Amino acid sequence: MKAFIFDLDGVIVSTDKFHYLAWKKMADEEGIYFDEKINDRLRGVSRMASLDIVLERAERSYTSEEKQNLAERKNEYYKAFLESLTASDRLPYVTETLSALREKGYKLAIGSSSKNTPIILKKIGYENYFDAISDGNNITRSKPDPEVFLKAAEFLDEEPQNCFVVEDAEAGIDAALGGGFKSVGLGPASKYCKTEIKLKRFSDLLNL
Ligand code: B16
Ligand code: MG
Repeated sequence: MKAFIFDLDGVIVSTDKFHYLAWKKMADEEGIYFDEKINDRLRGVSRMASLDIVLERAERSYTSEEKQNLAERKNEYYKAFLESLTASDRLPYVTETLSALREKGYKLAIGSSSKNTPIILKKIGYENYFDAISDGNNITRSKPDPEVFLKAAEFLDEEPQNCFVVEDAEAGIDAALGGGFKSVGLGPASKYCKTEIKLKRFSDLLNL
C-alpha cells in the first residue's frame, strides 16, 4: 500500500457537532423536527442531499429556490461555529499518527464531501500538510459515489487498490468499496458490516 486517503469530518476533526447544531437551528426556525438520530444519517452526505433528509419531516414542500436558501442559511450557521476551531480540535491520536505514517513513507490525502474543507484545514493548522486534497469543490457526485476518492487517488498519482480510505460514515465506506479502495472504518463505520478493516482508534492505523 502506498497511500492513505482520509475523510475529514469525523476522522481528522470533529465538526459533526457543528453540523448538528447548525441543522438544528435552521430546522427549529422552520418548525421541522430534527434530532441526533436524523443527524447521524447526514454523515458524509452532501449539503443538498442532507437537506432533503432534513426536509423528510417538513409539513410542506419547498421550492428549489427555498431549498437553496435553507442550505445557505444552514451553512452560514455552520461557518460561524467553525470560527472557534483550532489545532486542539484535531481528534485524539491524529497529529502523532499522521506524522508517523508520513515517516513510514506513505502519501497522505483528504477525501471529503465538504465544500468547507479549505476553511477547516486552515483552522486546524493543516492547510499545507496533505499531499492532495479532494473535496466537495472538485466533485459532481457525492458519497456513496466513489468520485471524491478516485479524484484523490488521481491527484496522488496512485491506483485505488494501493490506497487505504479511512472513513467514519457508511456512505463513505460504500464509496471506498465502489472505487476499489481498501476500506478502513472508525467510529460508526467500524460497526458497519461492509467495512473491511474495523479500528477502535486512529493510532491503530500504524498496525496496518
Ligand atoms: P458542507 P466528510 C461531510 O464531510 C459531512 O460528514 C457531512 O455531514 C456534510 O453534509 C458534508 O461534508 C458536506 O459539508 O456543507 O461543509 O459542504 O465527512 O465527507 O468529510
Ligand atoms: Mg465523515
